[in-house]
Amino acid sequence: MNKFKVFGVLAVVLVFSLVLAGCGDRTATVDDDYKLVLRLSHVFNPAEQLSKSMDLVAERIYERTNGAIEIQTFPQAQLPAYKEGVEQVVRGANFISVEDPSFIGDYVPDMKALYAPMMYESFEEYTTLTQTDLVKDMIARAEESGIKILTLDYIYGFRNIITREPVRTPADLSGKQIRVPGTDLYINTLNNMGAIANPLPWGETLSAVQQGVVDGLEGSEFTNIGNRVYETGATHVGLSRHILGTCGVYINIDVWNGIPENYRNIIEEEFLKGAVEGTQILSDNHAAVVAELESHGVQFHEVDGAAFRARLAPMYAETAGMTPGVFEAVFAELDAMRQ
Ligand code: X3X
Repeated sequence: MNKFKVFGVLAVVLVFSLVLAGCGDRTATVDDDYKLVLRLSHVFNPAEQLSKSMDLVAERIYERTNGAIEIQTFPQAQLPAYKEGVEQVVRGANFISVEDPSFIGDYVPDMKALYAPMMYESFEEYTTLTQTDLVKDMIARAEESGIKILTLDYIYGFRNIITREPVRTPADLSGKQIRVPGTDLYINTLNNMGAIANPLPWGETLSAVQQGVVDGLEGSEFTNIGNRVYETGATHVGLSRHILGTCGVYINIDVWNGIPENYRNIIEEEFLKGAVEGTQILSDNHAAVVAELESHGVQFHEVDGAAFRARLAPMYAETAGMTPGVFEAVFAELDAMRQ
């Protein structure tokens, strides 16, 4: 074989091996000097799945970017959380806020329709809805307020009524102070259900229940087991499933656009993957969590769902800033899924 053919073969082998190396290595290959530290804040207990998911996603992003993107996670509102956490994002901090969509309602009012009470019958209905053009339009509008929504699909379970005495009907809630997170959506939901909504940060909630400042709270079985809520004496769970507890992941749009594209792709991929994995773990573990709660004396009670739904009817009227017909549009998407 003459030397030109030898060189030709070698060149093909070299190009082929370079291509293979590129495909095989899914870590980033951009400027090695680039480094960004982001602080991620949420209110969840380290024992809760959502907290574990955030830690795992941060670890995977660090590995896949060879340390260029370092996400430091801060559970239990160690950093600004709730409304203040979202404000950090809007102000352009190197910060990721993980909160439910009702906290984005201040910037995109239509998000309140996504997080309204008694909308969903399953986790899947919600994660299907978030992929519709209707919600993608809401996500695009959030960017006009400076908020890049990486995903809306983190789920921490259906929120139920957790009290010292059984609650089955709106009348059972009459005069009862029930702790809620501090957005109008939660406050209006519990007031319409018949309670006196008392907004408190999670960090003050368990002591408020223990000391009788409030008569109970509302939360999922995963919140219950992860925070040992049953130790407060609130061992009765009314299965209202009035709100599906979900969280989005929010970063400032300019901070986001300043990250090299292939790091952005890795970040988005890993947060989406973490949401799917975390939701599956919740679905797989729910029965075991219920059994464990029952072993701690927790009693579950069916509720008069129709009575609560009737009381919540006023919640499906658009309020200031919401697009006329947005609730009808959400219900139409859900009805289509249920055909
Ligand atoms: O913004 C995220 C949720 O709305 C937080 O809900 P909250 O304050 O009832 O906390 C849920 C618990 O699971 C926290 O451990």
